[in-house]
Amino acid sequence: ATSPQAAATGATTEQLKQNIIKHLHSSLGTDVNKASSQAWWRATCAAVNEQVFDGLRNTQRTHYQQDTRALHYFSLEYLMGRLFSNNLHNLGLFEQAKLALAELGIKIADLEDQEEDMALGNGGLGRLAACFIDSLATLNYPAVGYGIHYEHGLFKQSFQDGRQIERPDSWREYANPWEICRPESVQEISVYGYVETVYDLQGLMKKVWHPGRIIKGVPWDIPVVGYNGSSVNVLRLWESRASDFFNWDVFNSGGYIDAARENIEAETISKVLYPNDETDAGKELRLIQQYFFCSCSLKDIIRRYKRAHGDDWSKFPQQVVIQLNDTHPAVAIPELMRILVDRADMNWDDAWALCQQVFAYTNHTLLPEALERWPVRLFEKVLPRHIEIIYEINRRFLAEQVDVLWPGDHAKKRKLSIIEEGDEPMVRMGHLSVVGSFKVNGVAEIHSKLVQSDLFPEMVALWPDKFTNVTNGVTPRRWLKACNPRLSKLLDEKVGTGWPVNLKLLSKLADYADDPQVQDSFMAIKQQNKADLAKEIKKLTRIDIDPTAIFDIQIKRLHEYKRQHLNLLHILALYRRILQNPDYDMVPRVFIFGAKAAPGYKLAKEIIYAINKIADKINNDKRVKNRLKVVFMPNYRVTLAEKLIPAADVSEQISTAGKEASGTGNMKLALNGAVTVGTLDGANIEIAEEVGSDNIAIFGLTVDEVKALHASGYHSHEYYHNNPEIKAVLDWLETDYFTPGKPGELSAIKHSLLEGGDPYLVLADFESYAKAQQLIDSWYRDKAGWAKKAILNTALVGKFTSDRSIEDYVSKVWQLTPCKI
Ligand code: DL6
Repeated sequence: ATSPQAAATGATTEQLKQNIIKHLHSSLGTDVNKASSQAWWRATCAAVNEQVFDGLRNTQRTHYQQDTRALHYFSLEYLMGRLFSNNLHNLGLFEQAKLALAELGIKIADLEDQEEDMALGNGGLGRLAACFIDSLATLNYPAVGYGIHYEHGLFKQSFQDGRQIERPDSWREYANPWEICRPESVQEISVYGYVETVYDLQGLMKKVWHPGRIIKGVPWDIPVVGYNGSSVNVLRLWESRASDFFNWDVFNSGGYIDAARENIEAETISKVLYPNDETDAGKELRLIQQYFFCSCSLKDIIRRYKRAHGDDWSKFPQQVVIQLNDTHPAVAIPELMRILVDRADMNWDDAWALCQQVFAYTNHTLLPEALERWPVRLFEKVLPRHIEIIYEINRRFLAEQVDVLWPGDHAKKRKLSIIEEGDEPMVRMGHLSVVGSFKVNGVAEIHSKLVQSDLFPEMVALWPDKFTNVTNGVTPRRWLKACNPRLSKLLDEKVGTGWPVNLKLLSKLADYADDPQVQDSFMAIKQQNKADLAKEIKKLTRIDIDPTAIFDIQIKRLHEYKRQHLNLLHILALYRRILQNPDYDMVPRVFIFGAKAAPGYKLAKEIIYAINKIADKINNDKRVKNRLKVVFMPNYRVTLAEKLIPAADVSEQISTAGKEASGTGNMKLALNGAVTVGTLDGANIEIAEEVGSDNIAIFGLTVDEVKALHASGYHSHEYYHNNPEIKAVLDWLETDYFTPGKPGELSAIKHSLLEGGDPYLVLADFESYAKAQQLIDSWYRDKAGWAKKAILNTALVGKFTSDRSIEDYVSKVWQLTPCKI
């Protein structure tokens, strides 16, 4: 009962059992016969942590001794999910722990459910960061993830009469067993205040920032266990607290209440994650959050560097590379300049040369509303020294780069300036990121092309070699091995056990795509996963679904560009066809949604409401005869995704072409054998290239067609008047059919598609989408044909492991060397 990795660490099931009991006694202060599931879970975590911490110490010692170059991943979000089974799997201890616990009379699944999701992110960007740190550790690359230790992660979602209700998430209310507080590495950062110009004895001008407030950053380390347990890297998250110094001062002057208020204000910085995905946050607190974690992290990096290299900065760019996960951490660029110029007395040119060798920037979106811009006025108030530095970066950039390539071209200068002119001048964080970085990448081939052609064409002209692509990926350890144990076992048998670290091995499965036995096994596994999900759905929503129906799943944040409402209009069309023709022939289908809407995003919340109301009607209409069911799973999160993805037959990836930078849910679903209905957008294009056109249902306008349609003038009314089905379903939304006694309750969707101009071309793509869905229906009727498609999806998406993404970053951007522990 000992896995190879566990055998290597010398652990036996019996030892593990003893360890768990030891921790039940000594860490939890309870006993076998009265311990709660919580206590068993915590005791097991503590037992597992003995090995995690061994790995952590070994890794840190080795990196220090070998003075390794390291990657520092700066991200405002990490959507980690649960760590219990992930850590067990990566240590090779899962089966052993299951057995040990079973012998103690405990089901491992019950313990898994004791853990709150670590939901310190909104969606794709945050989950990508989590996959990347898993791959970095697995591939033995020295790396640290830096972020914020939010007290409250993404809100918890429930529905009240179909409407989204948000409740706070308190993931660490009763302490989190995986994190370690490191008071010895506390940092202090400054905000507000003013800048004074002074002259030293040689008459040299210096800028001195007199901060208005000092805040303490307390680091919490979360060990990141690589698969096979070799490297254990760290995710370091900063918690904000009032600086002792500051408090003490106020307190002594009799200001107890003021001191308490200062405390609360300082703690507010890491209190809560901003719950917007691709919408502009634009809040002072958010800028302070960004600066807080960047400044703490840079100081931490410099402290570590100085321990090895003293005040000699010359090796800094060899040792340190910093990846900016979108523009959220872009303020790190002027902050490093400030540290070098003001604190280390480096001259500007040397400091700038150093900066430009250290930072690299990943763009994750082209949506204009998500491209960060901060009012200059706000910068002046919060970071008065940084705005001066940004002005100087900009002045030199315009004079030394832009004016050299386009002499005297003021329009170009205006377009490229880091400072946007206007009534309210703004700092363009995207421009700052490009200017301050040595590499800029998009996250899928098409997205990277659009970043170059549409977003930063002049920057490409200035620095053609700066721009590159790294297509996203997902960790197969969490998104196949751990979440789909049945399929994993089949894969072990058919392609060997190496696939979790060499996902291309899955292509061997293609040899079995026509083999009736393998088809049966593959589809039997899908069926069991669907039955499990049906039970979960019943438990969470009280809706009965038929596990033999097609499970058609759309899971992602709710946004107009992702077009959950296109899916909904098609559901309405199917419903209408059934009502008009009681014998309407279709393979029974369950449409399953999971999505959170940003609390301030009105239309997104209206779409959730409409889906819930329509679901209610359809699910209770006897005339439908179970051909159609609609389920909206509340509180979509990593843990729920792990249950949904293995059970999906169809994966909905239906964004307007050019809008979804990459997508990663598309990769997870295909990997688990779902067939995609998708547009030629983001990574769908690359998935289609890998699996072939027979195994994916592509529909809709291409990026070029979308541009052309907008350019020629798009009139959604024409689709409404020319397509009776579109007209009927949109008009239906205005009646009280789905909201008895309350006509017009669902009309926001119709309104946005007609009077609102349908900015995401829902109506333009409707017909082609409905055809693609018809194709899925016909494909599914051929059992063997469908099994083959499902198998080929799993077999042919090996490219989309995050290990490959990391290797791409290493060769194109980071230039790291693995360090075997
Ligand atoms: O790159 C990760 C992920 C992509 O897969 C999604 O397509 C993209 O929408 C998402 N972008 C964001 C943007 N947030 N901001 N800024 O989450 O990134």
